[in-house]
Amino acid sequence: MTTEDCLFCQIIAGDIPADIIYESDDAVAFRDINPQAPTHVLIVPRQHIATINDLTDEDCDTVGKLFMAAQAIAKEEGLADDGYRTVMNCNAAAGQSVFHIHLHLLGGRLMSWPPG
Ligand code: DGP
Repeated sequence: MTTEDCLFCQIIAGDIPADIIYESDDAVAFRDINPQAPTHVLIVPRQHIATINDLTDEDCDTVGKLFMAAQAIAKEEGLADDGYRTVMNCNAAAGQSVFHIHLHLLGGRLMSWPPG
């Protein structure tokens, strides 16, 4: 997978439409096309990184910024006090279907544990 045929790289580039709700120099966030909660946002780094397995020490700042974006979006969406869930799936057994890392931010309903 290269950035040219990566769905999320194409959304970041503006070539595929998405409901983008947050942009910074490092990350973009948009609403999930198949929401699993009243709020379901995907926070993606602008840099193409396929899976958690591909992260290096140099990506620590990038990953940290995904969580800072999640914090800001959760506050903006009114989720911060009640609570919300962040999830990043890695590879097939976890259900990863788009191979550009993304932090799911889910909220607006009660979450059960363990996840399916
Ligand atoms: P994962 O299964 O963790 O790789 O999550 C991929 C998510 O991406 C999944 O919840 C559905 C979402 N998704 C797939 N295609 C699109 C799309 O074209 N637009 C948007 N906004 N979300 C998409």
